[in-house]
Amino acid sequence: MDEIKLIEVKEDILSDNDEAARKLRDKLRRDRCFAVNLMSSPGAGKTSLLLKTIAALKEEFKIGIIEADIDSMVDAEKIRETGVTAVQLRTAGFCHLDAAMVKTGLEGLGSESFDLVFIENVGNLVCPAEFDTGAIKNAMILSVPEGDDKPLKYPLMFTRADVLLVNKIDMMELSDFDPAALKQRVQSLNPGMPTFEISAKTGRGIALWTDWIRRETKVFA
Ligand SMILES: Nc1nc2c(ncn2[C@@H]2O[C@H](COP(=O)(O)OP(=O)(O)OP(=O)(O)O)[C@@H](O)[C@H]2O)c(=O)[nH]1
Ligand SMILES: [Mg+2]
Repeated sequence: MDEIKLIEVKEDILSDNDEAARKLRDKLRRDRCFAVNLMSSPGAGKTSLLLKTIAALKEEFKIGIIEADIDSMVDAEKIRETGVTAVQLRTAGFCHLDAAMVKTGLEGLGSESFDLVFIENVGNLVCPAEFDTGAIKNAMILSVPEGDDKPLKYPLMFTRADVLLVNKIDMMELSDFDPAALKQRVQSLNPGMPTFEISAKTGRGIALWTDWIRRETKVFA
């Protein structure tokens, strides 16, 4: 198996990120590449969700994965075991991805054309929400152990997301997490946002998410 491509990326503070993101999104639309920016706090289950998503969709879609972390290649190594093409971006201290970094990641995936690209953003509920990556859709994971109050504390992330996955639902019985309170808080920030309860460990609810992807890939333009 080939070595995983490790790409060092840096923030260019002089560039206009919104403009770069617009251009990148236009290119993705032209190329019919449905790119999803996946955001959450550290450990909420991004890589675990990607492994389940790849298993469910890899026969239907040509999938590429862009992993991003401040350091290490552990996530890209896990993805590579699925046989799907992955690159690892190392942000060397930066807590988020911007559009230029994602463009570099897409170039790193190579010249093949991908139907579906997942971008695992750096684990953080603050900075990733502030930077448009140029992806077609933003997906966010909140895991049960983090608590149902997170929309109150990190409203921008819940506002920017197009879909919310409530992960680690298998841990609900150990927790005082209140799904009704979460729903009310999320809907007041982002009315109508689809929200799916999932477990990336047991597989519960994963089909709701993969069906959402199937629907959205058909309608994006
Ligand atoms: N019980 C349970 N554990 C889970 C679930 N999803 C992920 N985990 C565990 O949570 C831990 C973190 O999961 P990851 O998938 O690495 O989380 P991540 O968001 O990619 O983490 P970072 O990349 O470090 O930000 C691992 O030990 C997973 O096995 C779930 O649905 N239920
Ligand atoms: Mg991860």
